[in-house]
Amino acid sequence: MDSGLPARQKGEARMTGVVMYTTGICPFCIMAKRLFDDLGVSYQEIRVDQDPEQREHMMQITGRRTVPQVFIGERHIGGCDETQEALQSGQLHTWLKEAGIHV
Ligand SMILES: N[C@@H](CCC(=O)N[C@@H](CS)C(=O)NCC(=O)O)C(=O)O
Repeated sequence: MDSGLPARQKGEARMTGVVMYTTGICPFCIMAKRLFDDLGVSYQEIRVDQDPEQREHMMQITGRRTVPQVFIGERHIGGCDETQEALQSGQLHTWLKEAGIHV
């Protein structure tokens, strides 16, 4: 999903790189993390199961309650399915490049 929403982490810090909201027990999170691991792209993981405020924040900035929620820079990509679709279409590489992340 490319909502175009301005995404801010808690404290209004500007989001950079790949950021992923996850929980510890979540097959879709594992798949999403593996996708970036396979690309050799590092990411920041925000564990919403360990931080209820971050879960609330994730829901506010994405309008979603499921994990994972993936961001590249300030761009909201969506969940695991949408990230995989973007990889297959080639869009993910474009977004990574636009964020200054070279694969
Ligand atoms: N289609 C979504 C599925 C995500 C999903 O169902 N995640 C589960 C955890 S593995 C979840 O957040 N469940 C909580 C809920 O549905 O409220 C994706 O690809 O990200």
